[in-house]
Amino acid sequence: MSDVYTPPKVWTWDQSSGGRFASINRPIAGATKEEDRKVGKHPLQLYSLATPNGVKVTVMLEELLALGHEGAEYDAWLVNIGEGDQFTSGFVSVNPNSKIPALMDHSTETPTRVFESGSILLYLAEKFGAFLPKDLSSRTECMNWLFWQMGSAPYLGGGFGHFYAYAPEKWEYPINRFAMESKRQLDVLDRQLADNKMIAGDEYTIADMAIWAWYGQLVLGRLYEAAEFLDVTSYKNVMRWAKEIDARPAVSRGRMVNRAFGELHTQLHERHDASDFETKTQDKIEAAE
Ligand SMILES: N[C@@H](CCC(=O)N[C@@H](CS)C(=O)NCC(=O)O)C(=O)O
Repeated sequence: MSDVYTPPKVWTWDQSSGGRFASINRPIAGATKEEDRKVGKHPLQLYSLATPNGVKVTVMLEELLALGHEGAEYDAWLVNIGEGDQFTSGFVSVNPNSKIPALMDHSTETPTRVFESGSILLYLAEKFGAFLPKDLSSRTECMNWLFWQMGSAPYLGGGFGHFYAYAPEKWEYPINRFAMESKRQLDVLDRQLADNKMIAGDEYTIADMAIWAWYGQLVLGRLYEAAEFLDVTSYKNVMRWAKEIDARPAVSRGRMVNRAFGELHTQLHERHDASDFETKTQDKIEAAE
């Protein structure tokens, strides 16, 4: 880094600090605009965007539906975090942390709010009795990896991804620091997947969904244009597992929901019905306009 920074006695907010998120991030919580959340016809209302944290949940919902759990039908509403939708009063009432994904379950006696992607995965797994092993030891191994993901991915996303792809300049110190940690994490996964078909054993679980959304998509070259830089093909077991999960039809559908970037036929901004994948992708919506 060229300039040496001397922190002031008391930190103050510099709104022009630059970078891709400078216009939306703030040092305070709470709503900035009054706007009710939208509610559709299904018990489950999802407010999200197809980032890795968002994709975890839409993959889980599509997997539950594929298994025949009709109660998992859901309305998915697009939250454009670049426009500040996460700061509306309606969104904040579901997630006081103002981050996607957020879920409201209207099938309970009083609606249940669920925020934090790991908590949403666990809630859905328990509600439907799926993708979570039943015996205590196997369930704990699944939880080990779910919590591992929740604690580790901020180093990959908020650390490596931020400084490699989003910061206003490329600084060697933070990129080195977080590239090293991201590669260490990939090695953790690679060693686990050398002896296990799925992350927590033989069964495909919510731990796979959570980890795949970040590390699977990373090795498949979909995050931060960093596949070559991180030499992802050297993690052969992670690559094998990532491709296997990627081939699941529910995963392909889950990736499309609340997607507002990429090729138009892959973008399903809102999902209210299974047929929307055939009729409401952006290529079709724009062709009809
Ligand atoms: N730990 C949270 C992280 C959620 C998160 O960071 N969401 C990002 C998108 S991936 C977001 O909504 N950012 C908006 C903002 O920071 O204002 C979870 O797993 O649900």
